[in-house]
Amino acid sequence: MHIDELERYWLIIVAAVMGVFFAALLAGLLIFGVRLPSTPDSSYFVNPLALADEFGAPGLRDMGNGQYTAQIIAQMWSFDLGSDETYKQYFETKYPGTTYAKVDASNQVIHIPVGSTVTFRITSRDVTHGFIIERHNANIEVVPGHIGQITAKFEVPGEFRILCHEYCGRGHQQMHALIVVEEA
Ligand SMILES: [Cu+2]
Repeated sequence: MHIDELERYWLIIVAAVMGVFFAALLAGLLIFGVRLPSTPDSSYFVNPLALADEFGAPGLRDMGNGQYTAQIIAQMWSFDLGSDETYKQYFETKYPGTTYAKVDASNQVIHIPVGSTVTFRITSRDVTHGFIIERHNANIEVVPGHIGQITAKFEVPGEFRILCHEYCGRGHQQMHALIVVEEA
């Protein structure tokens, strides 16, 4: 079979490029341990119709040493960060003797001291939402039935918005909440 010289060069170039891509995939897999994002175990699944039983009340829990856990429910079209009362009742039953951090009465504002590290656990009551924190490295998709988890450190005092960045219906643009990082 006759292959034109120019065509042969191009075949070689294409094969070489594919070889490089395949080698990069293999290197990522075998050397750098790159894996697709996935759900580590069944504790990251939740029944959206039974959030009260399986997810507990939303709220901010003080784990000590500047570590916090924030349990959040996203729904059309707000983030429920929990109120002091629901939070207190839930955690006093589940973890007797723990202290709890302050969440605003509006359920829309979290107050934490500067230097805090917060692990967010978020799920959705209805449709897919987004969760992103202004000027911090926290950006996940909130899928009903799953619990998304991400940890962020707050080293600068100020007010940082939590925004839904995944279109979720006609009230999407008003879906936001606030983290207030207070000077210690
Ligand atoms: Cu949205």
